[in-house]
Amino acid sequence: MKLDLATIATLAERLENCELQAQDTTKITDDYPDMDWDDAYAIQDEVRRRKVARGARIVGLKAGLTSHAKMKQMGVSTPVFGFMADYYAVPDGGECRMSELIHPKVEPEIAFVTKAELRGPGCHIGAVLAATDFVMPGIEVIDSRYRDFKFDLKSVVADNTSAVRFVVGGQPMGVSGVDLRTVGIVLEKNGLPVAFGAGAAVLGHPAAAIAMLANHLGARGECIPAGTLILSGGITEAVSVQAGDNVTLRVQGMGSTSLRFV
Ligand code: OOG
Ligand code: MG
Repeated sequence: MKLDLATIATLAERLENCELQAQDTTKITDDYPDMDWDDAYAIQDEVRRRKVARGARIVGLKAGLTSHAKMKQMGVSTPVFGFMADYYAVPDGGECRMSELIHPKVEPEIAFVTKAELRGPGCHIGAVLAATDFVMPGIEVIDSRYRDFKFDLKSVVADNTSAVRFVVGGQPMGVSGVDLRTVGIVLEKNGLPVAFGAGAAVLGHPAAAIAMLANHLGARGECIPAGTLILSGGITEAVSVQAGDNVTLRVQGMGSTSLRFV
């Protein structure tokens, strides 16, 4: 750790206020170029602590930057992990208010729900599949608090990996009924297909993203509890949205989920 606790608290407050007030800011690594990974996750943990202290519940976890399309779009090479608060959840078919967001984008993802604890180190896709209750379509809305969506990995980790809203829905499916590598997805904006892919775009198999998350948490003495919802990361590049846009994700064999921006 390179930052002291007071600096971590100040940076967490700055980033969380940007989220709550829908305002952007400069990258925190511009001010603290020597901050390390532990600092970045400590800032994210402090953002989480602030929300929980105000009564929010943590309703899920996420992996991000798990596909080459996303890594290339953002100019980075390592997955990152974050959390989802209760008020990030949008009901299936529901609304996202643009006035609460800065410059949102949507990502097509496979959501996992676990039925057993997952604990690293040494977690692998076999363990993840054994512990998965079901998978279903999920759209993540990301909204980097950084100006023009430009960041480096430590800045984006501190910013809870740009998390802001998500929707899950469609037809939940057990993992024995589907090959998550070849499962196809279509993301539609206003009825037009705007991105296509297959599960293997995420680290060869979306369950590998969940294993990486378990191993990341294991290194910190934490685990993924049974009953956790986890977004495994955008399969394609993220797509910008504006007020009036209707977004639907169709996943092969799992129906669809959608949301609207108003
Ligand atoms: C970081 C979050 C990326 C994903 O699914 O890849 C992410 C960002 O691109 O702003 O959630
Ligand atoms: Mg995502």
